[in-house]
Amino acid sequence: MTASPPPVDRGPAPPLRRRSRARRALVLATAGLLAAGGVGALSDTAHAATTLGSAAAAQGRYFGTAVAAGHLGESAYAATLDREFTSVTPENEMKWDAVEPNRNSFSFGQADQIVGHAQSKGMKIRGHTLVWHSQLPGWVSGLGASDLRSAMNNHITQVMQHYKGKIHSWDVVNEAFQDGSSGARRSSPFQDRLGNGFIEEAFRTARTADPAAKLCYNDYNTDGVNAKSNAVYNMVKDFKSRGVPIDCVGFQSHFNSASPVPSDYRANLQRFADLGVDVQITELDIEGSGSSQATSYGNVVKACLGVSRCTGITVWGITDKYSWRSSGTPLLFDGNYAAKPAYDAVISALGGTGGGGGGGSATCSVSYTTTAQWNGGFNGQVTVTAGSTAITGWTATVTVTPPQKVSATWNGSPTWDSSGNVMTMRPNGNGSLAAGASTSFGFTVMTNGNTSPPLLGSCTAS
Ligand code: 9MR
Repeated sequence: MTASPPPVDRGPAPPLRRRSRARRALVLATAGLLAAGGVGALSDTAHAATTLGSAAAAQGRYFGTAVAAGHLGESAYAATLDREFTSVTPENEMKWDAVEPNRNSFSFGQADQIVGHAQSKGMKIRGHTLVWHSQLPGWVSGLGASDLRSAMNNHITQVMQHYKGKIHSWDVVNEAFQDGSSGARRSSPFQDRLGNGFIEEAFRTARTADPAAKLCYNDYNTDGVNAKSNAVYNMVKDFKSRGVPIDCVGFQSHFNSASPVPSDYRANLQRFADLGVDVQITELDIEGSGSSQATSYGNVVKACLGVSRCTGITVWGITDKYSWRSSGTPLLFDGNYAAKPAYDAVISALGGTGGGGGGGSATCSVSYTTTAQWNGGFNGQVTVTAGSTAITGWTATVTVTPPQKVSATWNGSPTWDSSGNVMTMRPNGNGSLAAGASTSFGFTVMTNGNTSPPLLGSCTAS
């Protein structure tokens, strides 16, 4: 299907030419600030082909990958990333040893590279990770209790403030529980010196440092119902009952034949969601090949789609050749970036299951790209693509981060929520799209000092 030609890029908004439209939009965008629920949007592919990101977006989810800064210069790596994924997690670059190798001396270079790349493509960013026993520099393990407490809080505060407004979810504490049947906390400098309370303290510090970021607890071997996930469940339940700030739980989901996708995976995700937190699949990889690997991947996607608060899936790398367990070929693309059967299974599970998708019903997906940028503003373009059947109307939401303001729009009819930060866009003569066809609308954002890209909601079709 042919996509409609892109709208004319009108460039930066010259004050005179656009004044009346700008003023109208500004009046509509009245006062009141939304606590931005994070940043980032979707991939910049403007064609109708299905990708992991567009298929997930049609289901209201992001589809992310772990990324290593050192590979961004490889063209096939970057091209696959940019085409397929709508979220990134730095694989190692935000860990304590990378960002604070010496006390109170921060080095954000490599992490900034990933964040810059993701932002330029409108991708969401998961922050990984603030407090973890591993990849911890020696100076931290050497501290006494009160020094360690202030070093932990300083680390959380400095790192989160550096990325403030750019990270949609942070893994605040990672892997704090033991494997096996004890349900106990894992020994670590934090646990051993600060006791159980270190987790709560880390979350409270994190909330203050970047109130807009979702705060997650992240762990492995917690994917099914077992002693370890029960222990995490009890902690989350306790946090919710006492008002300790926690918004999400990450399920790493590293699977292989010894540790397959549990049969109660969906049920386990659901019981956490029922506590009032989002759930995210954060480090998915499944060792194997061919149809058995594909079936397992499809089952993971279906489990997430079966839980309305499962907001996204991140795979732990793009290509098998760079996987942390490369010999197990656990990812969706082989060493030559060819899509594997597991990739097709993911696409098909995303297209064939879940609310609103598949079955000949009207669906659409949205993707975002920044088309122009200048000092003080940028133009954004959202491409709306019909799913596998023709549609006669669509609705898409765009959220900007205060103090940003939308000063102009084109090729759509906007309405605004009371905060003035959430724009709901409906067609302006461009509502009818053949299956797979696209249209676009655009808008100008005055940054007022904040250059975060807008956040796209999912697309609703009629
Ligand atoms: O994939 C990461 C690998 O490159 C590192 O060498 C390793 C070091 O601990 O960490 C890997 O990522 C881990 C993640 O941060 C937390 N969950 C387990 C992941 C796989 O080991």
